[in-house]
Amino acid sequence: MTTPVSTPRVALESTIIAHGLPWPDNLAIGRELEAAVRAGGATPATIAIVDGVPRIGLDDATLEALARDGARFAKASAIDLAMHVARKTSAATTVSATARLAHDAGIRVFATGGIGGVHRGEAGDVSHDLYALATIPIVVVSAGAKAILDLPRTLEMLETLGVLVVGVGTDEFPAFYTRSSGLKLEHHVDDPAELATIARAHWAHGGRGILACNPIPTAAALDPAMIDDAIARALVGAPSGKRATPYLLAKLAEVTGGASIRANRALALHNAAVGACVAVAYG
Ligand code: PSU
Ligand code: MN
Repeated sequence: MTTPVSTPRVALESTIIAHGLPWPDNLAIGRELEAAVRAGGATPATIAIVDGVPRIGLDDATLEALARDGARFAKASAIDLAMHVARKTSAATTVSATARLAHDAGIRVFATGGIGGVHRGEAGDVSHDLYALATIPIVVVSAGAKAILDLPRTLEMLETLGVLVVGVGTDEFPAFYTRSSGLKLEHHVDDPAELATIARAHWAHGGRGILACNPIPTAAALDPAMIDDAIARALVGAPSGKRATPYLLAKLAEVTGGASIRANRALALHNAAVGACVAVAYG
């Protein structure tokens, strides 16, 4: 009898599926993200809370329920985990909640689309994702922070909180739908596998979250002027709080005629592939 060889795991989040992308694209993309991790020689673990149970890896029926009935799943940050567990309710996990559950399950690498950050405007809405990165030792592979945010303030806040931000094949903070924000990064790697060595060193010296910034592939990047204009239009009348990000992503999909969804898919798949590469190198 042969023992199945287990490969290193890469965490994937569920809020992007339940609240970030429309049905049925979200199910296809959720499956493709898992396939991209497998193609990279790692094991995907999509994370969500189902009837109060944190699940580290979903069966396909649960992934489909999450995609089809996204509205039936709350949007949980790390702050909300205990409420769902205690009350046996279901929730999709954001970057912060996914990082918490992944770390507690022994997973060291997590791939998403783009992290939350400092919202534009004067409301002072700052995603708990940033605090999670400041406190949880995990590598989060993302295309930077979502472009609907205030990117200069988000990058400053990452520094204040002590998050190690490393460009992957770029020396700029990516702008999610485009490769360039004009904001320079202090650190970059050309080979993502090097992030495994950096992570070990970071964690050996008291460091916590690492944000690996992997820009959208050139062929999938949107026109900067087009997406800037679309974001400005989407921001008009946007709600605040937890509904802000899902509303803005849905509005952008409408304003761009679906181009933002195609770009989101491409960048998230690219992050899943890089996440697998880092996890395999980390071992
Ligand atoms: N990346 C995507 N789409 C998403 C998200 C990330 O490509 O929908 C989600 C993540 O779960 C992230 C959340 O944690 O958006 C940020 O929400 P908020 O701004 O409310 O913290
Ligand atoms: Mn918020």
